[in-house]
Amino acid sequence: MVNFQTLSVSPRSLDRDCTTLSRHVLGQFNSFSAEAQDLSALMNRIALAGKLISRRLSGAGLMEGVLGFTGETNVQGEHVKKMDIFANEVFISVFRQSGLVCRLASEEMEHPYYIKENCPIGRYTLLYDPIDGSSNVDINLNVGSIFSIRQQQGDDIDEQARDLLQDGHQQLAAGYILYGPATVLVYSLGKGVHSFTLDPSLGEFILTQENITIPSKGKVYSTNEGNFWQWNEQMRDYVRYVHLNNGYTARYGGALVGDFHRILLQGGVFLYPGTVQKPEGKLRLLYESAPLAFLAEQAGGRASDGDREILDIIPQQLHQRSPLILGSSEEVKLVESFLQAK
Ligand code: AHM
Ligand code: MG
Repeated sequence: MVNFQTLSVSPRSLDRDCTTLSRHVLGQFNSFSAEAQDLSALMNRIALAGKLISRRLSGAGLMEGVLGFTGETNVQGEHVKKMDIFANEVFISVFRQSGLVCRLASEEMEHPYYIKENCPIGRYTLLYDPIDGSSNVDINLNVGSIFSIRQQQGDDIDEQARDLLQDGHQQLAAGYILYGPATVLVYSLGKGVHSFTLDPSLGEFILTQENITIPSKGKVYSTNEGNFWQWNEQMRDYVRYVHLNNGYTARYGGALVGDFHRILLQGGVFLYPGTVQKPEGKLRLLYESAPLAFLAEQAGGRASDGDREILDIIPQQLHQRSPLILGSSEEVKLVESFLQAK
């Protein structure tokens, strides 16, 4: 017989001590310095964007004009979904009149978007992928938003944003919002990785896991094996190895944020290597790979392109791609040992 008492929701510490995102950010600095207040305000705006996107996604099937393609292609030559455009504009609108961010750079825009009125005071740039994994949108599967915050350096008067072409260690903060059964925000300011869950009744992200660490090993490998014959022999050898060794299991959702979230919590490795046709892989360095690499390293994991640490790579252009091997430190090392074999 079912014991309903044991099924009832336990009060947990959540009811006694609701740590909101902005309180947590301030707590990370242990001060009310200008930087602490800026980052708290920045994270609050990102959280607001996440709430607006989450609300739109949860009602998507019930509204006209939310799902499907726009008929346009973006700077990457990919077909654009209506949700991509909506989410891109949500990020712009929450940062307008914020005084916080001078530039926004995203997967959906060829050039950064300047909020001129913010520029004299807002010395930050937000880099983001508004909807990552957008092929999942129309079938009601998980998607995410990825973000990275950098300090603007120099005057950038010719709007070239050359100062963004720096390594991933320059990120002040990075994270993602996962739109799954619950909406979860994971972030790091370079002081550990922390996870918050959106409480829809409060409209607040509430701290649910602090100082997350990636297990150093994990049984999950997450990659699109449809590309098997597009990979080089070393990558194929790695996949043959996991096929032959008991204990590995494949999990691939076609949406990086969800695939990485599993690995962050349970260990394993995510791989999007280069292919014969696209040796640079698919994922974009500045607003996909580098933010997740920042989180992985903060959680004790690793991120590599096979030869170099992702965070060490200095991009040549804003929308540069890079192969990505991401997750548990031992598993990333194992993949590298295959990729670097002669
Ligand atoms: P997107 O930002 O245009 O959605 O592309 C990125 C997505 C990632 O979320 C995911 O890991 C990958 O593309 C899946 O690509 P594929 O369909 O080639 O496996
Ligand atoms: Mg993406």
